[in-house]
Amino acid sequence: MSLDEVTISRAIIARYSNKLTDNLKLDAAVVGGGPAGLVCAWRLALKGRKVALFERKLSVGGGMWGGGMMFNEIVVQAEAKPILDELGVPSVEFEPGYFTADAVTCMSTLTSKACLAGAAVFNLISVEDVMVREDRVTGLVINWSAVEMGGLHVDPLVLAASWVVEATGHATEVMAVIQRKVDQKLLTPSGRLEGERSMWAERAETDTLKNTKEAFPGVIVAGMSANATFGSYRMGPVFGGMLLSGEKAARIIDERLG
Ligand code: 48H
Repeated sequence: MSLDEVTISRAIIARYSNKLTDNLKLDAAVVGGGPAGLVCAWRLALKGRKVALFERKLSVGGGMWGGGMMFNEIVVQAEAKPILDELGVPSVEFEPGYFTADAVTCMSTLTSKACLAGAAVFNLISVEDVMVREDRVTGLVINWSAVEMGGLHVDPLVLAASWVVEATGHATEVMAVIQRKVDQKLLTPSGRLEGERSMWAERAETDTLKNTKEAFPGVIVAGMSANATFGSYRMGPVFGGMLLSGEKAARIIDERLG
């Protein structure tokens, strides 16, 4: 068979355009492809929900690839081990209750599971703003990350979502843009972002799960951004809270969608 370069180009342009067009009205739009966002997208896709995940970088994975200080092993506490088991990611008990897993196996498997379950994953797209109607976030404003990086003056596009999952990690970017631009209090004690606190793994992990909830009408915060939004601690390279938080965010959305 002879290969025609223009056919290859047409195939990519046509298929990508279809994929993007097909994901402009979503049950859930997940912002950020770290562990929390990916688990959330995976779980929602398994429930048959229409879900897409938008990741700024070339690769999804966020802070998981590097384990702790580039030692690419992660620690997952006993409570979250069933998620690794369900993914099929091998883990080994180090001391009672502390399981370790290879960070690359974990992230690549999670990504694969999310995609194969039906979540659409769009890398190289940054969420730069939200759409608000009647005091509720109803969609996302997206642009190519290359436009953002290049500082180019190119207008964005918009998609609609019944729910937005803010899983942008430490920077909690979606909540930050809401705080900056929307004249309405956040659903936090002060009505503003409470801010991330320093290291306390035990408290941080428990709080991550508690803080996984609606932080603005239409927006569920998950993962590290849940603690940054509601003012709790960081936890270092223990990832159980991130996985469980993604799972909880998906459960909340699935229930609310009915
Ligand atoms: C599109 C965006 C945007 C945007 C950011 O940082 P992450 O891995 O987030 P989590 O919450 O799933 O996991 C946190 C964990 O990795 C971590 O940092 C821990 C446990 N730290 C503890 C500690 O003590 O330091 O992933 C977030 C993803 C990244 O890939 C970003 O590129 C992406 O979100 N992102 N994507 N549009 N505006 N902002």
